[in-house]
Amino acid sequence: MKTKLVCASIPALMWASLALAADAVPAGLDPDKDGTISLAEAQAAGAKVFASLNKDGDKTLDAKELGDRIDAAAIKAADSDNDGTIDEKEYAKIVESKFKAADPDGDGTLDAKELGSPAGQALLKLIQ
Ligand SMILES: [Ca+2]
Ligand SMILES: [Ca+2]
Ligand SMILES: [Ca+2]
Repeated sequence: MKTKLVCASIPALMWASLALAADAVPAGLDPDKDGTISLAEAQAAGAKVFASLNKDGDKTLDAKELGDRIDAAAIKAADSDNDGTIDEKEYAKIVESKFKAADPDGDGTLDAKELGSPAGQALLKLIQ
């Protein structure tokens, strides 16, 4: 028998970190690495997403640019100047309201569990 058992044992540590990654806060959203996302971190990430979505550079996002990130009702609710598009200020407002919806314990930060909730997922769409 030439078959050699290739030891494919993955170190327990790696499994542990994989498990951690699955329900951890995305690193890019947590620059201070405290394991949670603060409103400031969410706003900073949201501003980046806004800039990347705003391809025509007209300072606002229309429904097409927003895609499925925000539902029509939320766009309407946030569109305070009623021009049918979302500017950066309006976008930040949506991020803030989604952030608060995703923070039921009201401690001002979102942990991995809160981010995993439907409200947390809705927020992630805006800031990722
Ligand atoms: Ca943080
Ligand atoms: Ca508007
Ligand atoms: Ca919280």
